[in-house]
Amino acid sequence: MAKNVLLKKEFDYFQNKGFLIKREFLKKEEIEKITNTMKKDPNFKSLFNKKVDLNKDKHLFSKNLERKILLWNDPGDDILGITSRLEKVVGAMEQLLVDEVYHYHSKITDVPFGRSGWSWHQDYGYWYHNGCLFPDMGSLFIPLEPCLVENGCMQIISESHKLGRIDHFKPEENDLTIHQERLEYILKNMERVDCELNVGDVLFFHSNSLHSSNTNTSGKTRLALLCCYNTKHNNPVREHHHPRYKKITKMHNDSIMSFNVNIFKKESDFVKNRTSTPLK
Ligand SMILES: O=C(O)CCC(=O)C(=O)O
Ligand SMILES: [Fe+2]
Repeated sequence: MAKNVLLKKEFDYFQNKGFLIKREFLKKEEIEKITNTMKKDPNFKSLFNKKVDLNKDKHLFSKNLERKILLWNDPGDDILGITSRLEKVVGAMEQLLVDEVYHYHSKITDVPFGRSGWSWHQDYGYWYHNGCLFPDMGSLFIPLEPCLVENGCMQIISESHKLGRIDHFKPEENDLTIHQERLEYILKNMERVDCELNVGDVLFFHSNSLHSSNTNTSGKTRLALLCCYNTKHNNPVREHHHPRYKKITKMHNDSIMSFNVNIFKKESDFVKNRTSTPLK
């Protein structure tokens, strides 16, 4: 495991609150290089904006009613993969989850103008069904543009990881969420935090932290890169649409600027559906 990336007080904050905002964790130029690489790539444009038949291809390019997502398993050697494998990114995650971690998947998300984004959920609401027995998993939200309330930044319920895994259900035409009555009690009794982030700031969050995205009322896009990690001791007990343990090859922290990484992913690199039978 890497040497400590985060301060003891940041570690303690994450354990207590279930999330941690780290300002200027990455450099503006690094994020600009990622965004420019992506935006000028014709593959990205066509995949991200592709309209899909929701009955056939639910989870890839879901220009769904409420949000957009592109998701891949293998981090790869392109600029997005390198970002998810930076020493300080993986090192911080290992510190927070107190074990070696591996790349579980990454995704690019956007909340289109006028849409309300992701419903309230825990990521472990999904991953529990994949044979990951422990919730010892986490994500890193990296804004590729400023993520503010007005363009649909993430919101998180502080300390909600202490609630344990909550039952989720899937409403018609929408993503997994928790039941309304429980949600109302949680919102009334616990602190909801708008995670407003500038380019370079990042948000680490625990897989049992309840989160959703604000409505994008701004007319601007809200692109973000989310990198998700599982711990080695939590190797899934079964094969499914995300990988089992595979050692991560860490990259030097200056790799985004110093490598020639102007390749974007191919269509076949993306996860098309998540149809594995859920573990009961
Ligand atoms: O991009 C966002 O606002 C949230 C995405 C999210 O929660 C997810 O993909 O699980
Ligand atoms: Fe999520």
